[in-house]
This record gives sequence, structure tokens and C-alpha cells, in this order.
Amino acid sequence: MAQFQEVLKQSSLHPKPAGLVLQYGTAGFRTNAKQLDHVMFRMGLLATLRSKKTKATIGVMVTASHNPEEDNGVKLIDPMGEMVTPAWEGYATQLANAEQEDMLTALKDIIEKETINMSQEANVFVGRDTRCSSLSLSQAVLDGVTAVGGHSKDYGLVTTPQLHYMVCCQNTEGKYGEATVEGYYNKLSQAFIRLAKNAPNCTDDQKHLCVDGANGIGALKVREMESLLKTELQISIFNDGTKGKLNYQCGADFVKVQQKPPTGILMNTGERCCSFDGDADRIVYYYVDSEEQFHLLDGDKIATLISTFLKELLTQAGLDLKIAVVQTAYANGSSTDYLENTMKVIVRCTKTGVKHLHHAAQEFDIGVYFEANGHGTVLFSKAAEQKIQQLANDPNTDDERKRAALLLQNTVNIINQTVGDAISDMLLIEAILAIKGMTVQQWDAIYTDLPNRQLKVKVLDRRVIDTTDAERRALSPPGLQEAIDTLVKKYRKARSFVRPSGTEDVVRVYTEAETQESADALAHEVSLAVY
Ligand code: NG1
Ligand code: ZN
Repeated sequence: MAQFQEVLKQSSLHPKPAGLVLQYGTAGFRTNAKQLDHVMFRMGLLATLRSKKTKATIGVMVTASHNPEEDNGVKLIDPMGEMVTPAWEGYATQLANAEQEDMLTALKDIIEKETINMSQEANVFVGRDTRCSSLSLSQAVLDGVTAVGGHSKDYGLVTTPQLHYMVCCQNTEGKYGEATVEGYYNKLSQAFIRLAKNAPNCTDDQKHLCVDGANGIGALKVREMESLLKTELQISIFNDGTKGKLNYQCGADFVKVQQKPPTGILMNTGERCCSFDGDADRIVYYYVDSEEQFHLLDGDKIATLISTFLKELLTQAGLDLKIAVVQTAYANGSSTDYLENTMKVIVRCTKTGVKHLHHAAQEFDIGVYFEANGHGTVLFSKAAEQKIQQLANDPNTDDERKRAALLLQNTVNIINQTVGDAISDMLLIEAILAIKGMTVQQWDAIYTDLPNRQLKVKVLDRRVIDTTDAERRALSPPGLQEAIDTLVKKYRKARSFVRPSGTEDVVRVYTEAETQESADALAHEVSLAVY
């Protein structure tokens, strides 16, 4: 067919280096940008097939998130804005790894297996982060879409969650919102202003926030939105990309892993600050106290704040909706303890990776999910949204219940339910703190984190480590778990686990214990056991 001739011709302009093998991991493909041109072209092809198959718009985001500037990556977005299904992750790996001369056969295989009607229309949305390599790589994606006869829309520079949002808006015929960046800003800022109006006593000091943009796309996008928020929130943006390097000694991942402030930010004592990661789907908060002590409020503290707020509103509204918090093994033990035993909410633990948390959260009326690193959001079931809306619109609802229902309704609107979103999460957190009249110090004091440490260990083959129980225990290699158990017993309130990273060629080690010295010593010992 002429169509396949075109694919072949175009593919030869995006040749695969022979022998290169890459894997579609937790966050799509991710490696040095120089190795990705053929992958991008082929993901353009695959997204087009996926679009034909689902008869819906599919997204392709070019980013390597918190990884170094030299890296890049690509991730497919399914019709409701969620991660692509596991079978298609497998196709992505097969197609990306097929040698140049086998590429067409690999493509035809997928078409056959999925019985794809090639005359079906296809539509693909493409977005990219601010990396130097992203422009040409996203062009390769667009070339792939065109080669197989798909239509594409290039959103250019957007955050990852913005592209997820566009895909969802497009496929729900505007019910979720308008599929434009302006539509996104308007929906979120309107919901924010409505929420903030419930905090009339908020002082100018409380309305100020420092944002570390990780020298990435988030800084650009907050700047575009700033004017819509300024009556209720004044933002000082640092690390906006004009001077520093992307993710270098700044951003949410740096702050979380290093447990210290980013460089490039001017922080006054006690001032509320937050950091985004390189594609603005993660956020963490922090402040420095009068003793120069750094305090981190990570994804666990965020989940606690949001779920407490929602639970209180549900009680005030008299709505019987089941709320749960979904975490991973990296959640601080103190947070799990507080959520289960003090707040008495259901807590679930899943494997690392947003798709696992997202799926678990979908099982509840309201599912709050956050990774400790600050990636997370809130999901509302359709039934929950309807009940909230009914109550908010019912003329017989008394004032207190109506206020709670309206706050819930605006929370639904401010949250990006497709994926974790630093901007949307930031606005919700800012609104909650304002409404509750809570300082960042009071939020921090809800519970005290157990001291913890995260390390990476380079090994020959990280895949020899196999885990179970939501990655909290190692099944192989033999003896590893027993060794960890023995080491953990040496320390008070200690816990540790190891797992192969899904995004880097390393094994991650996590420990927590009663003191930082113990957590650090245990992390060191467990690292040695991994070798
Ligand atoms: P890996 O590399 O599998 O640990 C990291 C994060 C995940 C998730 C993905 C995708 C940690 C410990 N791991 O995965 O939570 O965010 O990247 O970006 O933070
Ligand atoms: Zn990210």
C-alpha cells in the first residue's frame, strides 16, 4: 500500500541505531536525547494506530521530567488522559526496538493483532517540555503521525499534566473543559478564586508563595497564569529557566531526595515555598525555621492535608462518600499511621508508578493518591460528582451544607483528575491553607516524619531483584530479604526495602528509622547487601 511506502520512506529519515534496545518503562521511554529520534518517530506511528483503534484522540508528551537536561523521553496518553494500557506499552517496546529493516513488519504485526482499520481517522495531540532536544524530537513524533495518515495538533511547550488535560477535554467533547491552554487557566483559576473567597481574613503575607520552577516548563506556565490569580495569590517565581539549567540543583526531585532547599531561591525564615519538577507534574512544599532547620512537606503531607480537608467537608455536607488515600512503599511510616489511626481513612499501598496509584484510587468515591515525591491528584467517581452537584444546586440545602457542597464542587474543578499536576495541586493546597487559616508550620505539625533516606545503587543487572507486597519485600535474589530483615532489626522504628528503578538503570534503597543517623547507617548497610 502507498501508505506503507510513505512510512518506510519517512522512517529512513529517522533511522534506528543498530542494536539499541530500550524499554517502555514506568514513565515511557527515557534515555539520553541523542538516542531517541527513531523512538519519537515510531511513537508518532503508534499513537496514530492507538487513535484509530480507540477512535479517540491520543496524546504524546516529549519530556524526561526530573531527569537531566541531556536526557529526554516520550510517553503516550490514552483517551481519558490516563497512561496507555500495558498491552500497548509492550507494542511500544517492540516497535521501538525493531531494527530498521524490520520496522514495517513490527508495525503491521500490531495492526493485525489489534485488527486496526487503517481507513479510520486518527488524531494525536503532541506537547513538549523546555529541553533543547524537545523541539526536534517532537517534530519526529509529528512526522510519524503524518507518515501513517493521522492528524496532529502540536501544543508546543506545555506541562505534562496540561497535555493530559487537553486529551481528556477533547475526548469528552468539552465536558471536562476546553482543550486549550487558556481553557485550562480559566477553569483552574476560577475554581481557585471561588475557593479563596471563603477565606476573607487571609493577610497579604499569607497570600504570598515562592515557587521554584526547576528551570523548566512549570515556571513558564505559572507566569502565564499569574495575572488570573493575583488578587488571591502572589507568586514569586525562582529558577524560571532564564539563567539556570533544567533540574540542576533545583526542582521537586532534588529537594525531596536531598532534603534541602534548591539553589537559586531566596527564602526568608518561615516562608512558604514549593518546587515543581521539570515537567510540572510533581510538587513539594518546604520552609526553613528560625534555627535554619529545613522542613519538607512532601506528597504524604500533601495527601494528608487534602484528605483532611475533603473529609471535613463531607461531614459538613452530610454526604456519605467513601474516601481513601493511596500511597506507595515510599510513604513515610508516620503518614500512614496518622491517616489510618488518627484520621481513620482507608489507606491502600500500591507499586510505584502513577498508573498503579491511579487505578487503586478509582475504586473509591473519592481517591486521593500521592507518591511521596509529590506526584498525585484526587479522583472523584461520577456518582460522587453528581451527589456533590445535586447538593450544591438543591434550594432546600441549609447554609452550612451548601457552603460545604460548593467548596467540594470547586475542589472538583480545581483538581486535574487526569494525572498529578503541580499547578493544580499548588492551587488546591493554597486554597485549603487559606480557608483553614493554616500556616505552613501548622500543616507541617500534623505529624512528624520518621527520618528517612533514599539512595541509588548501580548494579550489573537490576532486574535480578524481584519484589512482592507492593514492592515492600524482595523475592529474589535469594537471601536479600533475609539480609535486609536482619539489618532492620538493629534499629528502632526501622523499615527498609529495595526495588529496581523503572526509569533509571539503578536499584533504589529506602530506609526509615527513629533517627537520621540510624536511617543513614541502615541505608548504607542495605546498599552493601544489594551488591
Ligand atoms: P522509579 O525510577 O521507578 O523509582 C520514579 C519515581 C516514581 C515515579 C517515576 C516516574 C521515586 C522513588 N520513584 O520511578 O515515583 O514518579 O519515577 O516519573 O520517586
Ligand atoms: Zn515529572
